[in-house]
Amino acid sequence: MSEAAPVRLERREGIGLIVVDNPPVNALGPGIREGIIAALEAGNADPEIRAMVLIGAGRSFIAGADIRQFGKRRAGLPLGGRTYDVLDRSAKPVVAAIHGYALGGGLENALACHYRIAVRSARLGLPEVLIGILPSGGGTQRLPRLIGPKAALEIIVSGRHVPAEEAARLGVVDALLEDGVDLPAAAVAYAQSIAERRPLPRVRDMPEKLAEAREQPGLFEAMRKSIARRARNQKAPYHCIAAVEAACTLPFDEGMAREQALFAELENSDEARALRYAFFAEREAAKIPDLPKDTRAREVRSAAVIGAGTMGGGIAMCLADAGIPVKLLEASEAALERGLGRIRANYATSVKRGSTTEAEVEQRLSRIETVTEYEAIAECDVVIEAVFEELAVKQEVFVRLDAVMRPGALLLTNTSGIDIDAIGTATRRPQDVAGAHFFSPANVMKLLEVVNGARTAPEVLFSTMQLGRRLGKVAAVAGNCDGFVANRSRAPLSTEMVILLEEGALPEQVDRVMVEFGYPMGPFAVGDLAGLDIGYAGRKRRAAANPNARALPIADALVEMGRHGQKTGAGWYRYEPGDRTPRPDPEVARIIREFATQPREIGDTEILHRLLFASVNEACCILQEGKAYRASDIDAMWLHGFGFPRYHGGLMFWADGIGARAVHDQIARWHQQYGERWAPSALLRDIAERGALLREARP
Ligand code: T1G
Repeated sequence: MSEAAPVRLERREGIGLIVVDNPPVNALGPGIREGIIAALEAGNADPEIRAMVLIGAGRSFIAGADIRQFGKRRAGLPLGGRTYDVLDRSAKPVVAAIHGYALGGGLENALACHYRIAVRSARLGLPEVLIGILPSGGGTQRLPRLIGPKAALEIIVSGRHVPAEEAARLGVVDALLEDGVDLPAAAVAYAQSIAERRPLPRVRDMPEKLAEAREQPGLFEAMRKSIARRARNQKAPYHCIAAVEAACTLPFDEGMAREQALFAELENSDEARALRYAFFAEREAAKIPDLPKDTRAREVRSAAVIGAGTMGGGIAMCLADAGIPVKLLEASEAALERGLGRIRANYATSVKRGSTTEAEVEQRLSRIETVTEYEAIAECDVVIEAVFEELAVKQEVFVRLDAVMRPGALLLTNTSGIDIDAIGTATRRPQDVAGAHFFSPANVMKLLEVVNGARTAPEVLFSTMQLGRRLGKVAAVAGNCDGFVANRSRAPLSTEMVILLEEGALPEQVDRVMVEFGYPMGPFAVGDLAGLDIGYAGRKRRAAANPNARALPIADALVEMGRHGQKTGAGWYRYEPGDRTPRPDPEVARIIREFATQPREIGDTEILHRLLFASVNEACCILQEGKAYRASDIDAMWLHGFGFPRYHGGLMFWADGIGARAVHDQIARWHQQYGERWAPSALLRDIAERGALLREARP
């Protein structure tokens, strides 16, 4: 809350500016609604004021209700606070002047205003469904009236942020302003131009466009069908549809009451609590504890990527997509051509999917320059190495980088598990070396695991985190250990799923359980997609380092038979040519029977718990060793690195739903039954004994 009053009424040339000043995003926290109402009433009572403007101070309009208030007992006005009613009753016109974000309750306030103007770069939306609720300030009643039920439904059910230009085309915004304009002044001028216009255009009194629903009676059913797959196990998207349907079948005030009732059903649902947790967990992950306040991120104006393979190409796309010129270095022109070919193919897929345009792709490709000499990248501000996953190869690359890169350049490696310190100490500047572990495909997966080496400078760690944010990634810090945090915490799941086959389960059964739990794809199908030979190489490397590592004969047998997954047409499943549908293979069932120890019926709950409890236990070990800052970071990693169903909040949040005590005790029983690999982590035992929450665990 800035020193200035969070809401103030400024008078300018007969116009009352209602300024909402509640950094960082002018959320409608405690007192803000009351402030807006007081300003509106003062403006209406002031004879000097002919019209008013609602505007946000700082970087944004209003980004919605204060999400921290949900699920809590609230003093003062209800969340859907009556600002909308006061705006409706206003005798004088009110203009919403939008820059930055107008989201949720922010857009709902704007919809209750009589006019809306916005700068071109503004983003508008009702993203409540993304946190498991629905708009509860009239958004589901006013937006359909303003732009028609079909367009409103799409915006509310998707929760997407609509660019101002599109919002203007749809009719949400009455006037577009150029970016960089003096918005308060432009808003005052606009308000003066409409001050005398009557009657005031109140959206609640505009039923005309609702006719669209009568003309298309199947509209709502069609939307329900279209979201069936992605909205599995969720309530909020369907409540959103029901609320818009109410707007088309009930008078305004009854529709508002229906909206409120639907909201009340969701506010404290497991889904909403999990999605709220996920919202804050991914933001908390960006914070480095004890980082000196004066730490500054090193500027990144140019980048280089070493290696144009699948990962290198994807990383180069991330940099180019973020507007950063990137030099892609490979040993030969042929390798560069292959790499560039993959990049073009990826972009072609995005154009086909409509997520970008040919023109935009040309711009991005123009930022990617291919080079074969290290000297050509010497002046770049950051270099990300993405060569073959072998220590000696990586050390050789870093010795060459150390020789050519300008002082202060960020020297980053995309290794997914090799010791960062062993790479850093190959240079004379290990303080400038850190891990920047992208997840495949790098241009799609949102997680960036930033690995902190023993000699990595805090400024380098912070700069890499900031770079991750700039690339649109969810960045989280991991300590330097085998598999870092994300892969290390998931490794026990990958082991347990194969051991379950020795006890009688089948890949398709395990995958069904995980898909029903909410994953887009089961872990065996994911293995086939990634390639079983990668896991095999990792197992062999670990067995060499630790002879006691649990062998997985079934998985090894498949790879040794040449079944590497989709790329060989067979893995845990078989694949028809050109078809990625996993089909159960009797050959795999035969191999499983060959290695099965004591086959038995295994229930779905046991499968789910064996897989996820194994990772919960490992996550506690990781925290215990101080290799992660907080349990919620691990949850953010699972959401953005492994597709963990967001409406379960994350691995640790989900486990809290069962309870640390129950999780610990089950693990302790499996420890008795299966031995060392199930030894409960001391931190887990401690949390269980204290009755504390796993999601709040810290080293
Ligand atoms: N409530 C509380 N804190 C919020 C907040 C909100 N609505 N939005 C952002 N923050 C905090 C965030 O935690 C972070 O804090 C800081 O602001 C910067 O955010 C009645 C019921 C606006 C697109 O869902 O999507 O209105 O970590 O890092 O990347 O019907 O924030 O620095 O301490 O995300 O530039 C609907 C949620 C609410 C929008 C900016 N609104 N916010 O992104 O910054 S429900 C939303 C966002 C509602 C009504 C209903 C994004 C952003 P900290 P940031 P950013």
